[in-house]
Amino acid sequence: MADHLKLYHNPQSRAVIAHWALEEAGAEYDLVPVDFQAGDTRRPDFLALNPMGKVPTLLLPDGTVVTETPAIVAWAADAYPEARLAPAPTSSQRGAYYRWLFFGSGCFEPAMTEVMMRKEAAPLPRSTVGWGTFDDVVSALEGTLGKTPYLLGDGFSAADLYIASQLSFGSMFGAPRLKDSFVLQSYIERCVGREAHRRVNAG
Ligand SMILES: N[C@@H](CCC(=O)N[C@@H](CS)C(=O)NCC(=O)O)C(=O)O
Repeated sequence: MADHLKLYHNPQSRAVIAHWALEEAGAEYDLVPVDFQAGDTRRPDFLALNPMGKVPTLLLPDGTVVTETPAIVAWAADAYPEARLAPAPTSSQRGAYYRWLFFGSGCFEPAMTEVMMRKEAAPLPRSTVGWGTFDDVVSALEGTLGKTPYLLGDGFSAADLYIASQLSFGSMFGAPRLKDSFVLQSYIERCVGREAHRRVNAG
C-alpha cells in the first residue's frame, strides 16, 4: 500500500496532464519517474500495475490503480471537490462536462493520431469513425470556444485541463489549423496560464 498518491510519470508524456490535474486539485502526491529508454514500462513490477505499460499510472493509498489520462483527471476532480474542477453530479453542467472529457479521448485524440500519423493515407471513412474528421473535431471546439471562454461557460473545469493540454500538444506537433486559430490559441493561453500549470512546468 502507498502512503500517498503515487503518480508514475515521465515529463515527456501525457503524464504531465495528470500531474497538472493533481496540482490543480491540491492533492498530495509523489512523482515516480519512469524512464522509457531504460525500459521501465516493460518491467514486471510496472506491468503488474498497468498491463498496458503506459504512463500516467496513478496508485491510490488503498492500492487502487487508475490509468488513462482522462480517468485520472476526472478522478482528481471528484476526489478533491473543494478545488471546484467539476460541476456537481446533479448540476445542469454535468452533461456538458462529460461530453467534453469524453470528446478529448474519443474524438480529439484519435483524430489527431489519424491526421499526424497517416498523412499519406486516404482519410478513414467519416461516417464510420467516431471522430468524423480532424476538421470536424477542430470546428466543434472552435464553435464552442468562440462563444465562451471555457468549455462549460465562464468557469475552468477538468474538461478544459484535458482538452487544452491536448490542443497544446497538437499545436506543438504541428497539427493542422490549431496554430492559426485565434480562438483555440487564446483558450490554450488562458488555461496554461493558471498557477497550478506554472508550478508543474517549473518542476
Ligand atoms: N491511453 C493512455 C495513453 C498513455 C500513453 O500512451 N502513454 C505513453 C506516453 S505519452 C507511454 O507511456 N509510452 C511508453 C511506452 O509505451 O512504453 C492515456 O490516455 O493515458
